[in-house]
Amino acid sequence: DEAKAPAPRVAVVLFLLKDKSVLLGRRRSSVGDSTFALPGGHLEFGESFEECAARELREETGLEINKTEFLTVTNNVFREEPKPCHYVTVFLRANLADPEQLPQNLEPEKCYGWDWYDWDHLPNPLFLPLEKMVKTGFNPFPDH
Ligand code: 8DG
Ligand code: MG
Ligand code: MG
Repeated sequence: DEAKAPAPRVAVVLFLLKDKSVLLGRRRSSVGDSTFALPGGHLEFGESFEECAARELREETGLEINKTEFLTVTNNVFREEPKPCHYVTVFLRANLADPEQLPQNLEPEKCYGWDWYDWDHLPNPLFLPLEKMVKTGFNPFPDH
């Protein structure tokens, strides 16, 4: 019922780049359960996209970033989920502030764990918004 549907929300997600790899976590969520997704979450009142990405990454993994840049935005409607929802998803990229720092699974109720995946060998299944981008040939690396 469209009349009772919640309003679209803004999400900010991050391609954290390390060599040829990106950081992905397998979701524990009613939306996209068990799929591999980027770190990120909901934009809070007054935040910049860059602040939101840094905060969500810190909350979810403990990692710190630098050189954060805007990449693109996509429109994602999850009609068939138990709780239908609609996200305008802002994609940024960044590098690790300290390349030696390891991701921690700080929200284990929301994620099965974080790991680095080579861009040419991404895991399956990807979270649908990410899957759609990969299928169109999108590449988050600055030097591709
Ligand atoms: P928060 O309470 O910490 O703000 O939110 P969260 O628990 O971290 O939310 P999330 O599900 O991780 O992210 C919010 C929404 O962002 C998610 O339900 C759908 C949208 N989203 C995409 N693509 C991606 C993605 O690759 N990763 C994440 N984490 N969210 C994504 O459209
Ligand atoms: Mg979060
Ligand atoms: Mg999240």
